[in-house]
Amino acid sequence: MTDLSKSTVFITGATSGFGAAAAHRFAQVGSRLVLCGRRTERLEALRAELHVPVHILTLDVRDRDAVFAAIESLPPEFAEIDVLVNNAGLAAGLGKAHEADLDDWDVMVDTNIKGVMYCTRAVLPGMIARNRGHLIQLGSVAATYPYPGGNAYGGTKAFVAQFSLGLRSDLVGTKVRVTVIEPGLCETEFSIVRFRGDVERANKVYENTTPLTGDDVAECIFWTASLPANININRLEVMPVVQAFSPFTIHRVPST
Ligand code: NDP
Ligand code: 8X3
Repeated sequence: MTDLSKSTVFITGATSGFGAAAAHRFAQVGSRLVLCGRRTERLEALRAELHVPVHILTLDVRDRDAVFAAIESLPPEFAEIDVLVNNAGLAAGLGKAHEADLDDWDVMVDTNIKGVMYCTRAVLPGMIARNRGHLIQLGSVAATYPYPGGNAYGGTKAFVAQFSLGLRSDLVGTKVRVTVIEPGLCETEFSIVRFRGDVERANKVYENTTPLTGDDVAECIFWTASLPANININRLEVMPVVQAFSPFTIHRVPST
């Protein structure tokens, strides 16, 4: 197995959900952590809970210059990133395409696509130079299975999936691994963000069922990173047992 106790793990979106859970999971084996998000107080609280070296970065992954500046100016003990968990992301809204708010589409493209590209591009040259590393990207089942209102969100996650496969093509011959993890229904702050802080509506998404937890997904992230160095999980699709697929929707006009 890959020994992660001496690894430096950079996690975007560590203030909540999968990112925070992944920070705890890697800390269990003693990894050094670089934790990023926009909410500094949450990053500080997380650092206080973890008994490993932690460097926090208040960073908006949509800000290209800030991403490169932050990664170029990491303290030397955190500068050699072994694992990048490209996790920061969101869904904004669940409206039909013809009613969607274009600002919602922009924020999803800027975060889920451009943010992932910026972090990848900033970290990758160092991984190539050291000939070791692992890019772990958070995609979604929405990349593969469409649902009403998932339009642009699913599109951004389809980008993440294809981008990750493209990286695998570019990196063949190096020891750098690339994995896209595609979770299904998972209870985090995801739906609260999607519904602009409407907690009641968010709670209904998970009502009377057993979704995945942040810890479940963190375990998947950790597992892919901990596998022997000759193994690359390309794509890992994970659903709770309670979730499956629907038949195609066929619109029928009632006969008169
Ligand atoms: P949460 O809302 O709980 O966490 C999202 C994290 O992303 C937060 O830490 C947030 O930090 C960070 N983030 C959002 N925008 C930015 C930004 N511009 N710059 C930096 N950080 C940002 O959601 P999840 O943990 O559930 O989601 C994590 C990832 O997993 C996302 O990419 C999501 O699309 C994906 N996913 C989620 C699923 C689910 O059902 N929960 C299923 C499949 C995939 P802050 O606000 O402090 O910046
Ligand atoms: C989050 C899962 O099904 O809400 O990516 O799109 S879903």
